[in-house]
Amino acid sequence: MIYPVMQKNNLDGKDVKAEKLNISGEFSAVGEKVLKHLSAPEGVSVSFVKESQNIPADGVREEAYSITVSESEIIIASETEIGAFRGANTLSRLIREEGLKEGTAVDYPLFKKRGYIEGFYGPTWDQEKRASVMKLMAAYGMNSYFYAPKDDLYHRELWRELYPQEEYEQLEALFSLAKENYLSFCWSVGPGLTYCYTSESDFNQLMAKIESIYKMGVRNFGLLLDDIPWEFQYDEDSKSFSTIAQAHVDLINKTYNHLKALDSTIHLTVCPTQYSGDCAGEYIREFGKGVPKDVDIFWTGAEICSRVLPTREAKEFIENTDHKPIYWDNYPVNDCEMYHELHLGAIIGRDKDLYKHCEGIISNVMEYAECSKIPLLTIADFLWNPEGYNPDESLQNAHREILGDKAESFSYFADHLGVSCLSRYSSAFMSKTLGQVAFLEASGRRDEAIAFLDSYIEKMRECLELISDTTVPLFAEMQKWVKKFSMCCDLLDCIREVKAKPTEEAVKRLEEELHKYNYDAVLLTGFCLRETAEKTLKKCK
Ligand code: LTM
Repeated sequence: MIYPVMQKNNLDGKDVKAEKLNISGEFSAVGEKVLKHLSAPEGVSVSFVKESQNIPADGVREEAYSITVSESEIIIASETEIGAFRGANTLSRLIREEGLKEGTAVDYPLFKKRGYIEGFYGPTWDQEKRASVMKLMAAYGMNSYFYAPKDDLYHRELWRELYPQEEYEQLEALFSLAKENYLSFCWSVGPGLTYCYTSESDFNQLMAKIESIYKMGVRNFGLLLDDIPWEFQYDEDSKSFSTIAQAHVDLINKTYNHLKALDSTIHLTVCPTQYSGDCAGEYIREFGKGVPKDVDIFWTGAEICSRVLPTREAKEFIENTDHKPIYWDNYPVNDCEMYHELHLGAIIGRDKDLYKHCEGIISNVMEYAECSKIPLLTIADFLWNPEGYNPDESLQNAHREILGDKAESFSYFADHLGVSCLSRYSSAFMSKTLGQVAFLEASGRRDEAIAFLDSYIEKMRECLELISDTTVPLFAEMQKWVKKFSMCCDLLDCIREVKAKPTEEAVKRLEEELHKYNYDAVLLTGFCLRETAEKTLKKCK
């Protein structure tokens, strides 16, 4: 199986050898770009033809494609260039991962906007990391990227100032890269910390800032009013507007009219100051009803970091605001109070039919770009085909994509990083292992219990060696958790020692390691390890 799971896949006939491809057709340039490592004149012929696809009404027509494979040729048909890009990526994965078989597949995404936002507090991603995440996520079918790093001073604090040349050029390069990868690039500004809603000068400066980015070719803009004071900062504002929502609606409408006069293709996405919770509240109703219909409104769900995003709530949002929400999904972000957590689990808890009632889901990432790729891959899978999505399989595929043949070893570490807003449950494999150790011990099979524990510790140690290699960018980012994992391995060693021979010295060492482990704030595995250590100690008393 390749991921994202295709909608209709009948590529199940005879094997077709297609290690080399001879690419032609209307969208051959797209094919060459994606499949360049496979293209050669003597290969199997692949035609990228322009042809509309017959897909269900709720699929995203623009990105649909079909692949027909026969003994002598492969045809990728799509109405658009982006459809051809999707088809070429699927073909590449089929050849690489599964082997190509005769038959037909028809594929299309279900969520309209599928992407991620750099919208976290903390060190911003560097250019290299941004490029690497963009390429990967585009290859896995995402179509949207939102630029909104809270720690880019020119995004919030210095919103009035234009970007200095160097930063401007970096943004320009990022925009080009997004375009090359068929990602819509939305540049956002968050002026609300110091904006005066009645000041003409502030409005003009805001438009000048947006227009400076427009000149690069950017046509998608975000006006973000999250995490700003609920009170007016200037007397003029409180005299002119009766509510904050009124001031926000006024700003958005003025911005919308100004930008539409500049260029009717411009698209605006906004974030209200209340972006979660009860969507029947006064502010958000006034905000939604007052904002133009074709402006997208960000919403994070019932909570800032929502465990679930149910369709029922999206329908309530629509009733109250006259807008389908675009979800700013605060997963896998781990900023602010989540500082000690690393979120490596698969996305869960988003209703499968939510795509019918929202504009899309945009996932807020972690300051750790390489780490973010793992959950993002599962998010890309879910958003493309929520019906065919299986979180465990998708996560395993993400590990394979990022870690290749080291995936199995890595899973001994990843097992402990499932705690987030989505789930409080983690360390499933360790819990099962320690449960089995306890069972063997209780059945009077102590030697077997110790041997079982030994083989687990050996795998944990192998994994520790793997992730201690800081020359690998992914591992370099997670050293805070690697250190804790090392403490976890030490603690397991001590448990093993006491179980084998409970000398006074071994018991003391276990007590010390447990204390050290418990007092380190970094979140790794908790209950099952602590419980085993405590019970092991108790038995010695
Ligand atoms: O979620 C929104 C709209 N704003 C901020 C984000 O910038 C931040 O990353 C997340 C997670 O802490 N929470 C927010 O409130």
